[in-house]
Formats: sequence, structure tokens, C-alpha cells
Amino acid sequence: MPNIQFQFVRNLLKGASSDYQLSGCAFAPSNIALCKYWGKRDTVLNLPVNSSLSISLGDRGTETEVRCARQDRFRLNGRPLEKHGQFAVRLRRFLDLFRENIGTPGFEIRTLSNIPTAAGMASSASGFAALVLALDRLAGWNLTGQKLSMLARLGSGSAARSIHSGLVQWHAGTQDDGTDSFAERLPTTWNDLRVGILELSASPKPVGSREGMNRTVQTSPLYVGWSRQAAIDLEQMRTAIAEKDFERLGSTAEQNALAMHGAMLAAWPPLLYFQPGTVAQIHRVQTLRADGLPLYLTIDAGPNVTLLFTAQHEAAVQEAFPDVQPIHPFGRS
Ligand code: 2P0
Repeated sequence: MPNIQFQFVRNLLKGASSDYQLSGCAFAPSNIALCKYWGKRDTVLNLPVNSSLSISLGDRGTETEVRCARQDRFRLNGRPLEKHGQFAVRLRRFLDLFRENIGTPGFEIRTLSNIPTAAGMASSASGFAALVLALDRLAGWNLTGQKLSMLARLGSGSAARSIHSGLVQWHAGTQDDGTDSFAERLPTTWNDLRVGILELSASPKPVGSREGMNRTVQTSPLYVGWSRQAAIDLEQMRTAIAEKDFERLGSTAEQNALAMHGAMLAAWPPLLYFQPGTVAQIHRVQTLRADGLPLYLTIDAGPNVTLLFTAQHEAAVQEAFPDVQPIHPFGRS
């Protein structure tokens, strides 16, 4: 089966230039999906059922340096990665796709992340995106954003979006060979947009995204409805972004996330990612909104709540949530 992945990479790198460097170094931002990716139509090529839309988190993400070596050596935030841990195994398998092309038995990888790992966003999305960008520099392939996004997708679906900054759409694509499933940056710059992460829990989630989404697709009677609605949501969000209509963007994003959790809850065994603190924050946001604050939320496959708001209300949000650190996705002006 993985031969399909090798073939995909071989085809994608066909005709690429090569100008090997001693090392390749790159940064990729974390991203938060406003229209979620939840469900695969192909688990080998990592092809999603529906298109998704995200916001990259500016200078919050992962910086990675890669060098050729006799054997694999991985360091995350200054510490060696546990050799037989789940993430190291996944990383080695991903690197297998590139050893022959680059002509090395191993890779030395140093990674620094400046996003709280407990928020569940540090590892896969920005990690695989930064790694692909660093490999591109190491080998001098000079690939287009589309191709880089497709390579990152093989590591982790959401990594396809972390190749780009700003507002990003991952096109699900329709082809079986995966060549039309990549992410692209939307043309809008929205300086006033703000994202705030509320960290509730640092404990690992009971069911990982990969298993969780497969279970939802296979067992949830609400899955088909959710994925149909996600296509409609995405168009609503694109319009809201083009018009910089924050309330429309925020409300559609919140409903999209809660609908995803509805489909998860209806899976069997049920997927309940919320903790009591998650529910409390949802009530809090609803109360503040009823009191006139334009504040919305989104929640990934975990207990942490992410706030969406604009620059005009940053002070009010900080007063209501003293622990929140507002993130400026388009940089500080
Ligand atoms: C997203 N999530 O769109 C959704 C929302 C979590 C909830 O993408 O199996 O780690 O590596 O493709 O990308 C998490 O899934 O899954 C995710 P794989 P990934 O951000």
C-alpha cells in the first residue's frame, strides 16, 4: 500500500531541480481551521472528504532544520525525541519517502516550536509543513506552493494548509491520484482579525484525530449531513472573508465546529472531546455575545477552546479571559 505514496512523491518530484545544501531551515505557522477537515476519502494519500479553510497563526509555529546524516536523529525543543514514540515512528515513515531522492540513509532534524504543545497544534500541522519546506531547501527542489502543500499533506492533512500564511483553503479535490488536493492562500489580508487560544487541558486526547475521523465517517449517522453542510459553510466563509464581514465568518465557523462535534458525539463508541471546562467556556462566550461582544469560538479534536474576535474588542476579550494571549495572524501593525 505505501508504494502508492512512494509513487506519488516520485511523480511529484519528477523534473524538480536539485541543488543540495549542507542544511535546510524553514518556519511554518500553526493553523486553526475555521471550516474543519474531518474525514478522509483516501487514508493512504490523505485525501479529505471535504474542503477546509483555516487561518495560519502568524509567527506561532515550528522552525525546523534538517541535515543529511548516517542515521535519523530528532530533537524537539532541545530534547531528543523518544525513538520508539508514536511521533518518531510517524516521522521516520514520512522521511522514508525522501531518502532515495536525497541520497541519504538518515536525517538529523532539530525542531523548535513556539506554540503550547498542550494546545494540540504544535506537532503535526506546522511540524510536517516546516519539515517539507526545510527538505525543499536542503535538496534545492524549488517546488511550487501547491506541490509543497501536497507533500506536507502526506505527513498530516492539516499540514497541507500550514505551508501558507494568512487565510488558506485546502481544496479537497476529486481525483483519485491526489494531484488536485492542495491548499492555497486566499487573497485577503485582514489585519484586524484576532485568534485567542484558551488552554484547558494538557493531557493527551483519548482518541487521536486519525482514528477519530475514521470512526466518525464509518459510524456516525450525522457524518453525511455534516460534510454537506461544511461545503456550504466554506462558501459562506469565503464570501464573509471577501467582504470582511466578521460576524458572518465567526458565526459560520462556530456552527461548523459545533456541528463537527455533533457528528463526533453520534459516532460509536462516541467521541466526546469536551471537558467540563470546555462547556463552561462555550456558555461564557454565548453570554458575552448576548451582552453585545462580537466573540465567537471554534474547537478542534480536543478540549481547548479557540476564540475569534477583532482588534476593536481585544481589550474586552482580555478582560473577560485574563489568560488568553491574542494572536495576530497577519502580524503586528
Ligand atoms: C482541522 N483537525 O481541520 C481538523 C479539525 C482536527 C479537528 O486536521 O490524519 O492531524 O494527520 O490527516 O491533520 C487534525 O487532523 O489528521 C485536524 P491527519 P490531522 O484542523
